[in-house]
Amino acid sequence: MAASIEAPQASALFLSAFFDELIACGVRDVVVSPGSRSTPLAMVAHASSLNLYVDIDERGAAFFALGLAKASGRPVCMICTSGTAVANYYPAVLEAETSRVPLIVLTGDRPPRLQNLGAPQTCDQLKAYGDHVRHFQQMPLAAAEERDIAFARQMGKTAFAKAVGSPPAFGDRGEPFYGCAGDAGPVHFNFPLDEPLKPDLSVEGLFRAGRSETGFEEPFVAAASSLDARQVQPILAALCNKRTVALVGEGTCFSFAERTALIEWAHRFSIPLLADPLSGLRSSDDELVIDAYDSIFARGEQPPVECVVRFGRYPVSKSCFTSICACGAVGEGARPVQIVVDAVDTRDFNAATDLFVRCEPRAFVEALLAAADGACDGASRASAAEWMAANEAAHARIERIGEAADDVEASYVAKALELAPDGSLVFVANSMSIRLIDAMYLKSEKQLSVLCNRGLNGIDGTVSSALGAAQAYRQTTFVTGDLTMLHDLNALALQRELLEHHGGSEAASIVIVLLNNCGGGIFETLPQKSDDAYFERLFLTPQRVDFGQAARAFGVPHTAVEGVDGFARAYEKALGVPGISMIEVPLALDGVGERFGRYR
Ligand code: TPP
Repeated sequence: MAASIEAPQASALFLSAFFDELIACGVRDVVVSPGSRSTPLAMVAHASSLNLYVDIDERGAAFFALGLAKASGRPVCMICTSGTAVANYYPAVLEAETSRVPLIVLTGDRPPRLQNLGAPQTCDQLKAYGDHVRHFQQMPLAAAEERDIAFARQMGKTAFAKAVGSPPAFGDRGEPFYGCAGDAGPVHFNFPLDEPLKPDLSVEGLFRAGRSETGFEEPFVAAASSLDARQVQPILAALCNKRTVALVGEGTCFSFAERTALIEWAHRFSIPLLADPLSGLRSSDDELVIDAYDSIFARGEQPPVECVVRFGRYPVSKSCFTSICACGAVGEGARPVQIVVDAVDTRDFNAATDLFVRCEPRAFVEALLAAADGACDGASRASAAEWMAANEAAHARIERIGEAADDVEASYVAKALELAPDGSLVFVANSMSIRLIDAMYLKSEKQLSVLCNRGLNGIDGTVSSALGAAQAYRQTTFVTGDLTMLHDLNALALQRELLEHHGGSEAASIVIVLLNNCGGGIFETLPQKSDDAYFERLFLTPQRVDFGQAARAFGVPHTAVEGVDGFARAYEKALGVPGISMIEVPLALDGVGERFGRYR
């Protein structure tokens, strides 16, 4: 898309992509109330294939849309201008909320630079309907770079999926019926729109820009307990006999049954399972479990990929998700088709979802297994073989850590993973700790639970979370950096609570593996890295805490180790000791990035 594109063209392209996606999902109708600020929305809707109704009274317009959505079983869009118009939708929004009718409310607004300055017809429209909508989205100003158009489309899918809520009922002719079902309801998308307001509808690519050419007629399907045949066929067509991989995200396979179902599915379709360390799938050494993909992507050695099935959120590995979502980065040509399987939403910050299948991963794989009649052909088998070979080569690199130097974080993480008892918990801090676990945790039949506060990647409260999680296990290993430890040091006061009130000599055992590189080592790996003084002051923030003394102050046994052998001895001795114990590994702050890269 040309960078110099004019505003009227940008708004036409951005909004037409949004409407195009809504139409592809199944929206058929729009109710417009006249106004100036909403001009781009109204004009683009008018140019679309939607049935358009006009009603000057927003209050009545919204009830009209409500009746239409209720009877047709499809979400209906509503468009109004800024100010009191927005408030006039309120009664119908409340009714739609309570009777579970899918409405997609699109309000025009002034851009941020005109807010709170007394500009005409301008009030705070953010979350104007409070908790009465299923979803509120503040949209950005229209723009037409490729990533903006992709975002507009992703928002179209989001609006539809949030409005229809839980799975549709099917009408007599097999058509979806979303009205009054499950968790359907209103959603609100607020659009800041700038002058000139009139969109250029003659722009090339209107409604087509960024359209996925994947052959999915509908970019969103939802299922209750299982997908039906009509929903499964296009999915089979997209992933069979292709170079397909699965990204298996956090929490996908906590149970044996989930793991077994996923692995059976992978074998039937020859699909390598790129298993995030938090997926639960690395507790299987099946040949199709690809655990070393971070290293494969980091070196650019990944085989070509045509189709990606993503279960749950994107993996920890940035080199994986940036490669997989970038055009032409994985093998030749365009970016791979991406099918997202998640029970709630796409969590797609790359705006690269071609098909969103809203259901549980297990329901998805079981439906596909039931529907597929034969095995897949040579293309997918060849691709799977290439992934397995790449994984083996990466293993060989990673396993060299066995002879690794004592000054490398990865050696200690690998040793802890090797010695952690079957059935125990490994709780991992953010920053380098989770990346080290991703790199060093190789699949095996040993059952380890691996948990991390990955929702917001915070370094706060991590010690407390680990101690809480440890109460559900006999043995826990907590791997952390020093700043994360420092941030929540007073959590060690729980030692007394745990020992005196929760089991005494039977209390759960928690071994803290403190990788003490005296500061925020992760920043050594980021572009902020610099030889200038600001880098140390603002980012590395070196600390000189005596963790031995701190631990003892809380009655926590502490050992500082030198070398991997010493660590192994201390770790084995700490296993089974009731309550918290701490093993500190002294490391250098300089060169964290280089050391991490060595075995990757
Ligand atoms: N504050 C919170 C609450 N969460 C954050 N993620 C950050 C700040 C930003 N941050 C991310 S990693 C990091 C900081 C400050 C440094 C962590 O250092 P450390 O725990 O020693 O781990 P290392 O990088 O050395 O592995």
